[in-house]
Amino acid sequence: MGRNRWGWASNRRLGSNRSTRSTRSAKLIGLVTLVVFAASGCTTDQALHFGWPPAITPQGEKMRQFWMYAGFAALIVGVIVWALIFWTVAFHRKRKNAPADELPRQFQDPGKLELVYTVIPFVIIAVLFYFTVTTQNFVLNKIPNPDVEVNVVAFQWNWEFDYKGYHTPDGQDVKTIGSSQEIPLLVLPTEKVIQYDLLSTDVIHSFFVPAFNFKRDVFPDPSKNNQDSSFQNTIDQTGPFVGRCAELCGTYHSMMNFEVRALTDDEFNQYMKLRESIDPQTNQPYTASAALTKLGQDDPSCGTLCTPYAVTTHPFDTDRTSGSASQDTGLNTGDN
Ligand SMILES: [Cu+2]
Repeated sequence: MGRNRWGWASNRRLGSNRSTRSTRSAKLIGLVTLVVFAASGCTTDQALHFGWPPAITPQGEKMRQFWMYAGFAALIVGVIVWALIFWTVAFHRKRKNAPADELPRQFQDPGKLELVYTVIPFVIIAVLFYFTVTTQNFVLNKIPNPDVEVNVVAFQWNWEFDYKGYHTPDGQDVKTIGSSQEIPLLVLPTEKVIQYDLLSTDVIHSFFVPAFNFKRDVFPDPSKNNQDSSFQNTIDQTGPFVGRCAELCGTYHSMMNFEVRALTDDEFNQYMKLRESIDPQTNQPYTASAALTKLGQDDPSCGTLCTPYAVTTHPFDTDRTSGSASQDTGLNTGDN
């Protein structure tokens, strides 16, 4: 039995035991990985992106790609570290019959090794930092003249969307305000640069559209709070997408929902033309739902995109007698 450079015993028989053990470990790791993926019910795409959902904006997709590559980088580092740990544990244990005071070869001042494990993490951090900054710059980039600019006003507990540069016949800005009965629709065009200017009239809210993979806090007095309160993006898919308030802002925070309705540019222009004109049925400017109804009547191919009310979420029922608990107990109904 000879001694290897680590000072521990080794021979051929030991070597063959080792290879059997490695094969067994590899099989076990493979099986565990397979079970984890199969049991999670993830598609390959979801698994590759570590659960991040696809986005409907190039900005959101960029972050999703970054997340995926950062995950791969972390996994590669993880696999190397795990391999070193298991290799040490499996093949560099103290022999059973080794003398109690026997020590493996001792290293003094392993300068080259120290250099390696200082330089490699530094390179990893530098690469991650580079991609973090370039992704962030892409996501937060703003051009001077966006195609559409919307004031997003958050208040307890709803939203107002105020379109800059679009006016009703009486000179007011075209705006959509949510109520307890109606979810506000933020109608927007696809393939255009949209700027969102965020403002709160009371507490801190947060503008969150899950399909954007992006959210930003909505502050009162953003300039006094030293906040850049606007961002831009481009939506590349038509459809209805739910929006939420993502900052606990009071009693009805969870009901503070809205819907982004992304139309084609052509449909959006028709929608805005209606919003800027008088609805003959009411003699008032077209509301969001009336304009969408008219759009759907004029062009039946618009389909669900022209549904007059939100389809991704529904208004909170403010009738306190409607809860099953109240009906069962007679509490809060005022008529017991
Ligand atoms: Cu809120």
